[in-house]
Amino acid sequence: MPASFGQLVMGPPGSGKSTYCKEIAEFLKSLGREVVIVNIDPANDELIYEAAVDVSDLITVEDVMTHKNLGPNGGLIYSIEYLEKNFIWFHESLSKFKGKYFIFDCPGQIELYTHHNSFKRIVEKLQGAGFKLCAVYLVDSHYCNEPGKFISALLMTLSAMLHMEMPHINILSKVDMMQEFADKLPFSLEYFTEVMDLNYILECLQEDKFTKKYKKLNAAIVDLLDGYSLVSFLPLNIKDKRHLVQVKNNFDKANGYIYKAGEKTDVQALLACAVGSQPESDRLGIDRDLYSASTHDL
Ligand SMILES: Nc1nc2c(ncn2[C@@H]2O[C@H](COP(=O)(O)OP(=O)(O)OP(=O)(O)O)[C@@H](O)[C@H]2O)c(=O)[nH]1
Ligand SMILES: [Mg+2]
Repeated sequence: MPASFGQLVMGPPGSGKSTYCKEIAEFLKSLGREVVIVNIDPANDELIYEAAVDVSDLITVEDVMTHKNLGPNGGLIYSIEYLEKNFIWFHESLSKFKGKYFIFDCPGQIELYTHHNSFKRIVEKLQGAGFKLCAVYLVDSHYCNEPGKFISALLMTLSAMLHMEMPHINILSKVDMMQEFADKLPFSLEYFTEVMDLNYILECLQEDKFTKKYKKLNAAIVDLLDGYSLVSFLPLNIKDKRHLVQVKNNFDKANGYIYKAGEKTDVQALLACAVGSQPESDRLGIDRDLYSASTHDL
């Protein structure tokens, strides 16, 4: 039986997860890969793609809220715990697509990825059942427009990486929108994607009117992030094919898909595998000045 490779698309609410699932699935299909999308967000009532398996067939947040008298957050947590209890249903539903490439559209509640254990246990059960998975964690680029917001995004991302304990790539989504707040950006886009020397951002935090009173806390947080040195992001404008190629190269390495024999290697696929051989501007897939016109260069 062939192994099933795939990715779990996670991230805060509205970070672009469902849009990414739809677009990356179409992109991979255009490269000849057999892809299925699985919706595991029980609050996702209007799907923008065709789901091979949909958790809503098992449970919806709306039903839980009505019958269990819970709010949207509690309803979501209950639903994920219910999915865990009904893993046999989930596994049987997925088994019909064995051997295909799976893209899992996950809920937007970050506690599922940072400290609640049910989602993690579902992932472990999938891995135990032979799925080779990586996490693709999306963070909206609007987090870059204030130093305090960016630090909180870094903490949230690090926390998800440590909690989920699986191959992980991070994406700064909607980078096309960064033009709209380019005048507010303290640094160039590379600073945010590479997460360069955090002392620069510490200086901003120590001057920012909201964060300057927490000087020691700011320094401790920056020290913690520096100590792990784990977080970096790939930029993504979902309409930019160069970004999709870059993201594909990374997730295929992360879950070991690149070692899978037998995928059709057309010219575009070969191009997509030429990771690391491009100049920096191509690697980022952007015109650097577009996003940093009025910002400092480091
Ligand atoms: N400009 C721009 N908008 C994007 C991009 N990706 C997604 N969006 C928009 O961001 C909004 C939210 O996208 P979704 O895909 O619904 O986000 P989500 O993370 O699935 O949201 P939840 O499931 O509610 O957590 C939509 O209006 C998308 O069209 C992008 O690369 N650029
Ligand atoms: Mg969604």
